[in-house]
Amino acid sequence: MTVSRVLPLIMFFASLTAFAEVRADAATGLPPVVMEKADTNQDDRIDRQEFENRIIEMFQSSDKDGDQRLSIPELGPVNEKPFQEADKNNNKKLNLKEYIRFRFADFDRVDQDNDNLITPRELQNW
Ligand SMILES: [Ca+2]
Ligand SMILES: [Ca+2]
Ligand SMILES: [Ca+2]
Repeated sequence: MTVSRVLPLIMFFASLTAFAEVRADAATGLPPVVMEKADTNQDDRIDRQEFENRIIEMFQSSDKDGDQRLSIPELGPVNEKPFQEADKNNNKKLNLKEYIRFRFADFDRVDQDNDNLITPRELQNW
């Protein structure tokens, strides 16, 4: 294998490791797996589009009963206040639009320098 073939592979695994080391607070934060899989172009940054794509995937895989809404048991541990803020129609469930808003609140909290990119460093400082 030539160097130009190996290098992208190395960078891929390096970025996976960087994100895998991050431990999100189970009660308040995104599961670490969200971040591991979100960086689809593997530039070690999670932009808003990558994040949104990942949120949509999460929504679909979390919606166990297929009603297009996530209930609290389906969501797992959540902070009550952000949940209530996201649940605009107050039915104790989040539809996709509400869920995207709910998760982007996390994105904005993590993105400390407001450049719309999440870096491994920002995740670690979170
Ligand atoms: Ca990226
Ligand atoms: Ca559901
Ligand atoms: Ca709702």
